[in-house]
Amino acid sequence: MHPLFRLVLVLVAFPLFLASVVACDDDDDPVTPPDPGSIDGIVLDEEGQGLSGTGLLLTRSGESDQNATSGTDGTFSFTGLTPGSWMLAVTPPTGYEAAPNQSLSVQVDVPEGAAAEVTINLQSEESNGNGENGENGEVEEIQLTTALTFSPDDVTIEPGTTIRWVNAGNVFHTVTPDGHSEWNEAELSSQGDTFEHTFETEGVFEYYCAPHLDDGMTGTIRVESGGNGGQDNVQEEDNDNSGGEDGDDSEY
Ligand SMILES: [Cu+2]
Repeated sequence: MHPLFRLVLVLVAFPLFLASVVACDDDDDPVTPPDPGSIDGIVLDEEGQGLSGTGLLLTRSGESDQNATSGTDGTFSFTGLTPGSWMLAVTPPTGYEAAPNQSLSVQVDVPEGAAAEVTINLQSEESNGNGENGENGEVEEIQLTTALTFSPDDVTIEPGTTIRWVNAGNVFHTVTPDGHSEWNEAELSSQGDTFEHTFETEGVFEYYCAPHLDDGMTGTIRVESGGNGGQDNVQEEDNDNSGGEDGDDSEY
């Protein structure tokens, strides 16, 4: 190739090439939108179980607010979100509050084209104040004895009552649900250790101590409404038959 021709080629072609690169650049960047992200969340109570009815408000400046409520398994989700930083405001259901170290205003960084996972930890308000201020305020104690028994081992309570298991000696015991998940197994390893659970649902809840099951260390909690102390409705009966308005019409 003639050197002069080569020079002309370079002089003409290179600026063209540059121009096309710049044009290309100008075209591409603003056109590609970021892939939307999402949030997969769950609300847990103090026993690690999903908590429904929690209000969730998601906000970000320049975007419209989004609302959700945790479902029966405690989960919630937001989809189609612009990637970046969002604020999640949490409204606990009645009777619940934030667990220690849990803020009710949570910053969530939503990734591009993927889901941010969020866990919100709440606790029942009565679990906060030593259980003394529960719905009906009642706390019953069961001792885990060095004789390898629960004492008392058969207890009947009304819904809303808190049972407090107390380890009475330096023997390792557990409070293990037998065939139900009303609570998660608790380990009371030394004297003075306690475990509390508030029973809201009627039913019969059997449990045992795992290391001493063979020794017969078992117990039963019976939750029945109106069982004890329901003596309030004595005056309600009104056997006033004097009216005779019923018209006992006998037709022959
Ligand atoms: Cu035991």
